[in-house]
Amino acid sequence: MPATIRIDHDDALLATDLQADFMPGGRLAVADGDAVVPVANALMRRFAHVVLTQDWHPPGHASFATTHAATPFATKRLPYGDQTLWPDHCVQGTEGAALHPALETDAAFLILRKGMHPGVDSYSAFVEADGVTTTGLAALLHARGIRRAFFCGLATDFCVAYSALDARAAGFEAFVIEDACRAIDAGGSLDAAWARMNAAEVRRVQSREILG
Ligand code: VGL
Ligand code: ZN
Repeated sequence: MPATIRIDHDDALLATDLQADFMPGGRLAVADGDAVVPVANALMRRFAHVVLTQDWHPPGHASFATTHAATPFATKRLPYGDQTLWPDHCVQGTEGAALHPALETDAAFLILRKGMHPGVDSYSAFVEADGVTTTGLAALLHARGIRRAFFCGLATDFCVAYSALDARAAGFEAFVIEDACRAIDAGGSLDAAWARMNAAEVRRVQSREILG
């Protein structure tokens, strides 16, 4: 089947959080997460602009259940709103925070680290969970002439979805490459994320539409 989406110089690929802790066996494992690495590699070869993101938390981060002596996946009210509490994951400098060893990172012009502020989480690659602190990524992509942002990686219902929604809010067209992502899907989070993405006109596409 021929590709139906033609990738151009004003398109960017964002490959989110393809890190050991989100892979099977990791501390916040996403089922089948490693299956997307070869797809991400194939996609990266088609794009002139590739950004990788890396969840990069300090020890004792506000999103960790252990920080609050709470149960993982519980919800905690933090100053900026309700925060899902996670098992400790992607701690700066640890093996779990490393990008998957099979990920071909050479095509990326940027590895954007996020979730570094001790008290604030950041699923999104654009705006932190307080809703105001920017990573600067939107300005950077605009400055490079990007108009469309394509997303792959982990997890569909968190980092990918929040990033795609923020891409729309920043004026980009946004495409989530569904089969190049995997979800955590806790408590209906995947359906909820797709409902929000559909409402924001984030487009759901498949890798074969780009790769042919
Ligand atoms: C993510 C949960 C916690 C993600 C990051 O990248 O989707 N999910 N931290
Ligand atoms: Zn995280």
